[in-house]
Amino acid sequence: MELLNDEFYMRLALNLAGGASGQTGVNPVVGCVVVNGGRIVGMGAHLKRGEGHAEVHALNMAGQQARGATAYVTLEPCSHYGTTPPCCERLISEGVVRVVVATTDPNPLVAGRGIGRLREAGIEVEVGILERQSIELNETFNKYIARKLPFVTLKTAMSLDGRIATKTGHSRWITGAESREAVHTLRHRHGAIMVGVGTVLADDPELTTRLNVPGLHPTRIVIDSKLRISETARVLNSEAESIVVTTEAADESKADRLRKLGVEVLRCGAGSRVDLAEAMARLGERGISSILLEGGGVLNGAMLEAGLIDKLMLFYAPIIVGAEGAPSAFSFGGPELMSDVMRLERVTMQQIGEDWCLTGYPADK
Ligand code: AOF
Ligand code: ZN
Repeated sequence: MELLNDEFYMRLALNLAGGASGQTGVNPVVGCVVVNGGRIVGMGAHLKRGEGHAEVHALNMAGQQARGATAYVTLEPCSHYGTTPPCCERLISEGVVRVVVATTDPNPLVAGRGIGRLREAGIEVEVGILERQSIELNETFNKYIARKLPFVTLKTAMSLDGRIATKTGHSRWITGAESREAVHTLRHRHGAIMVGVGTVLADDPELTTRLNVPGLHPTRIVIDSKLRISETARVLNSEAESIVVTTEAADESKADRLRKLGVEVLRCGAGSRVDLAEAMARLGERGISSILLEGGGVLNGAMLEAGLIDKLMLFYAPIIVGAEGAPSAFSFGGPELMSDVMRLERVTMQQIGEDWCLTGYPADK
C-alpha cells in the first residue's frame, strides 16, 4: 500500500511532470501539487515554454485554498523573470506556508536563489524528496542549461551480434513492433533526431513521429559533409523542420537549392568532414536541447569517438545476422587494449516484446 506522506505527493507531482516530457522544448518538465488540510486543492505541470510554470497552474486551481497550504514542486521554484514572472514570489503572495522541493534548479539564474527567497519570507522549505527521480527526469535540461549543448541519446536497433542490416543492406525489420513504437515515443520526447547521409541514401526515412495517438515531430538533422542528399529525400519534406549540417567546402548552389526547399543548411568545419563538436555547439545555440541519434554505424562511431554521446539505448532483437561485412551498429577504429574500451555505467535492461532494451551512460561522462 502506498503511504500518504511527502513522497506520495512528490511522486504525483513527478508523474504530472513526466507526462509533459518532450513538449517543453529547452525548458524542464516540472510538476506541482498543492495540499491543504489533508486534501489536494491544486495540481499543475509546465506544458509549454512561454506558458505558465507548474506552480502557477496549481496555484490558479487552488485559489483561496492556497493560503496555509503545502506546495510540492519537482524543481526549485524560479526566482527570476524569464518569459514568465518568478514562481517563488507567487508562492509567497498566495500565503503558502511550506514548500517541498525535489531538487534545486541547475539554471545559473536560479541555482538556490528560489529556495533562499522562500526561506527569507518565512516559508518552511524542505529539499531532496525523490531528488534522484527528478534529476533523471530532467537529464536533458540539466546538461543544456549548464553548457548550452544538446544532450545526445544514441539509439540503435541491432542483432545480438551488433549488426544493423544483413550483408546486402536489408534492414526491415530488426526489432519487433513494440520496440518500434517505443522509438516513436522517444522521437516525441526529443527536440531533434539526427542521422548520417548514408542512412538517408540507403533507407530514405521520413524520421517523423508516427504513433496511434498524435505525437510531436522532432527537428530532423542530417549530417552530410558533401551535400550528397537528394532534393526529393523524404527527410526534407514539409512534415517537420529539417537541418542539413555540412562543411565550409560543400557546394553552395546545392546548399541554395536546399534552402529554397525550406531546409536550413549549417556549415560546421573547414575540413572534408563535418566538425561534430562544433555542430553540437551550433545546434545548442539554435535552441536544440536534446538529440536522438539514429545512426547509422559510421555516425554512431564518430559521435562516440568524439565523446559526444550522453546516453545509449540499444534495442537488441533476438537474432544473429552473422555475416562478415554486414554493417555494424558502431563503426570506428576502436582501441588496441581492453583497458581502453568504452564502458557503460548505470546500465539497466527492459524487455520490450521479444526484444531487450539496454540503457546506459558512457562511464567517463
Ligand atoms: C519553475 N517552475 O514549472 C519551470 C521552471 O522562460 P521561462 O520563464 O519559462 O523560465 C524558464 C526557466 O525557469 C528554466 O530554465 C528553469 O530554470 C525554470 N523552469 N521553474 O519554477 C516551472 N518550468
Ligand atoms: Zn517558475
